Parts: sequence; structure tokens; C-alpha cells
Amino acid sequence: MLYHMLLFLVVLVLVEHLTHTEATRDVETPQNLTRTNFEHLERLSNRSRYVARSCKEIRDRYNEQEDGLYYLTTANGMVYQTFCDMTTAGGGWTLVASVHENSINGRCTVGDRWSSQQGNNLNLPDGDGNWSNRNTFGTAEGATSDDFKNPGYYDIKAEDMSVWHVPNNFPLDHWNLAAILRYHTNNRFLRLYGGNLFQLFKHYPVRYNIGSCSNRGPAVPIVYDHGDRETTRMFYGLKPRKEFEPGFITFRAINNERAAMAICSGVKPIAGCNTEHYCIGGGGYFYPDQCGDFPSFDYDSLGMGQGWSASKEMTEAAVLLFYR
Ligand SMILES: *[C@@H]1O[C@H](CO)[C@@H](O)[C@H](O)[C@H]1NC(C)=O
Ligand SMILES: *[C@@H]1O[C@H](CO)[C@@H](O)[C@H](O)[C@H]1NC(C)=O
Ligand SMILES: *[C@@H]1O[C@H](CO)[C@@H](O)[C@H](O)[C@H]1NC(C)=O
Ligand SMILES: [Ca+2]
Ligand SMILES: [Ca+2]
Repeated sequence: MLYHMLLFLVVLVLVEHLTHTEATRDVETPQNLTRTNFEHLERLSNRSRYVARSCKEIRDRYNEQEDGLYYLTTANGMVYQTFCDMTTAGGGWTLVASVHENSINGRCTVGDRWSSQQGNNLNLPDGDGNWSNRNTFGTAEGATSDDFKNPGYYDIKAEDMSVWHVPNNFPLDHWNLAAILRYHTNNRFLRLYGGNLFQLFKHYPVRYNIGSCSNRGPAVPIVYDHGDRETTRMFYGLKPRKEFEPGFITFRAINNERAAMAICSGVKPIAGCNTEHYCIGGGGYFYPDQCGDFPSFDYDSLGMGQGWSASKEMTEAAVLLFYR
């Protein structure tokens, strides 16, 4: 009994101490916080006056050079908010989408919006795919915690792309620093394909049984902003490393089993066609056990970077897609 009373007292004293220090910390700052926050918020809120269709236009017309959220307007007048990277290689990059794997063991289950949420289904070869429609989902601030797609994906006419791999659930103001890999293209390849991924995937449909492995879409050279060819190679499994060449972004890869994937991030398939272990997104039908937003990144040793499986870093990072 005495022991229990003593214990209770100790806990009481500890709790007192904790709440006291918490309290003093809270009391010292709020005025200052409130004041600086208000000015800051007013400045951010003032951005809603900008009229622009892309982050590049905001940079060019309003000389904004700060990364963050801005308002954009589509050709039809739809207003939406997204993240602008105003610093990388001159800035003006619009975040249009993110591909996030919420359940690597879930094979085309809930959350697999960039492949199929309707199960692995031979009767849905493209699953009415989100790679080539005007459906939108998610939020910019949530882009590392779930899939994101905004109207810029189909509305913006761009020339180049940038890609960030950001660890899941990281908050927006730390994306740039936290990213394990960042790169961009600089040869204006999107001009050849209608100016965005919506148009590019019209040329190269992401659907089951569209052709053999050799019928893949373009492989575009990249410039690294964080990481390099060697770190890119190491993010994927030992065996895929022999089948791709790092330093590229590739569109609409096809594997041995005739499933189409949307993007091979950082690499170009050159042999073997086992692209389900290192390319993301896809249609509605894969060989059993491959279907998913990160199709078969977990094949033989989840997150170990051994065998065919991608590293933990890669498997647990969202892929953010930007246009400029
Ligand atoms: C508010 O914080 C800034 C630095 O963060 C400091 O320079 C300033 O003196 C503070 N103002 C008040 C009223 O505490
Ligand atoms: C926001 O815009 C208003 C009206 O143009 C202006 O008076 C105000 O100074 C702006 N606020 C900030 C923090 O820039
Ligand atoms: C496309 O996204 C929508 C919205 O999240 C989702 O309901 C639908 O299932 C997705 N399409 C596929 C094929 O997963
Ligand atoms: Ca999944
Ligand atoms: Ca997903």
C-alpha cells in the first residue's frame, strides 16, 4: 500500500513538472507567433489574386521565387491549389500528381488509384485508368500520404518534367530536403507528346496486352538535382540493376507478362523486361501478385533491395510529378 502511494506521488510530481514546463513554453510564445503568423498567412492568402495556369506563369508574371502553395486556374476557369517548386533549376515547376503505395501487400486494392482499385481484372485492361482521364483526387499537402492528381495534369501545356521521391508522410515544407532523389528533364520532350502526361499516355496507352516488351514509350535523359546514377541504381533490387540503365525517365514500359506500367523513375529498361520490379503505376491487369501502384517492388524480400525487391527507401517514398 505504501509502495503504491509513493508511486502515485512520484507520478503526480512528474506530471506536474511536465505540464508546468509545457505551460511556460506555451505562454512565452503565442503573441509573437500570432503576429508573425498573421502577416505570413496574409501574404500566402494574397496569392489567391494571381491569375495563372502554371507555376511557370506565376514565376514569370509575378516574380515569385518562394516554394509553396499557389492558386492556379484551368482553361475552363477551374481554380485549384498546388505546390510550386520555385527554386530548382530556375523554378516554375508545378506539382501535378503523386503516386503513393499505401499497401504493398494489397494487390490492386483500395489506394491503388494509379493501377486499379478494382482488383486484378482481365476485363479491365486499363481499369479506365487515371493516367489518361480528367478525374482528380487528393490534396497537395497530402501528396506524400496518399495519391494526388490535380487539373494541371491535363490542363498545363509543359515542356519538361521533374520528379521527387519523398519519404511517406513528410510535411510539405520539408519535401525538398527530405527527398531521397530529385531530377528533371531539360530537352523539352513533352512538346513531342502534346505537352503533358494526359496527352503522352494517349500516344502510349497504359493498358494490358498493348504489345510486347519492346513497344515501350520514350526514355528521356535526366539531370540530377539530388542523388546520381549510382544512388538511383542502389534504390532498386540487385537483379533489376542488371536490366536497366540509370539516368532516364521512361514511359509506358511493358513486362514479359504483357502488363503495361506508366513510369520507370530514374531508369531505362534495357534487358529482361521484368519492369514490374522497378516501374510504377499501370493498367487494370497484371500477372497474379504483381498488380499495384508499386507493382512488384516487394517480390522476394520486402524493402531489402535484394533479389528483385526494391529498397525500403524507395518502397516507402511517394513519387511526386512536376511539369514546367
Ligand atoms: C518575436 O520573435 C522574433 C524572432 O523570432 C524576435 O526578434 C522578436 O523580438 C519577437 N517579438 C516579441 C514581441 O517577442
Ligand atoms: C495583401 O494584399 C493587400 C491588398 O493589396 C495589401 O494591402 C497587403 O499589404 C498584402 N499583405 C501582405 C502581407 O503582403
Ligand atoms: C481513379 O481514381 C478514382 C478516385 O480516387 C478511383 O475511384 C478509381 O478507382 C481510380 N481508378 C482506378 C482504375 O483505380
Ligand atoms: Ca497496393
Ligand atoms: Ca496509391
